[in-house]
Amino acid sequence: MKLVIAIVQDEDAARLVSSLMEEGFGVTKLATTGGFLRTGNTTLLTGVEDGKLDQVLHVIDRVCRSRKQMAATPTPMGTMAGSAYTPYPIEVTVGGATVFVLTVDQFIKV
Ligand code: 2BA
Repeated sequence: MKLVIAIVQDEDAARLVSSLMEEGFGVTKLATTGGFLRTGNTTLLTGVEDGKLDQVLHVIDRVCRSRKQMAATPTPMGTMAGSAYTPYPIEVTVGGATVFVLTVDQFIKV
């Protein structure tokens, strides 16, 4: 069994949950925050039999879009408050999805 951890944009989350559930997969949705943009995103957990992993990945690929977003450059570590460092805007491409696939040791429901 595998655990699929998919970090997706909020805009894609509802449709992805519906699509996965329509195809018979269980989903848990977590509200998360990206470390770089410091804005909300969504993390979905799906436990799946090995033989159905590709089907889950296919649904994620079909639903999730990449989008461009503006961000301020992060302040470098060690910059003192009141220093002359000025963040400037940069464009980043976010998504479609960041996906981790983990092998599950045990799956227990009591
Ligand atoms: P954030 O950390 O908010 O990153 C949003 C987007 O900003 C990233 O999109 C990437 O295009 C850009 N970005 C991130 N770090 C950067 C940096 N140091 N310099 C320049 N641009 C940078 P995605 O790669 O599609 O990532 C979307 C979200 O997935 C991330 O949101 C984060 O929540 C998660 N993520 C991505 N890679 C991860 C990893 N290796 N481990 C855990 N979470 C990850």
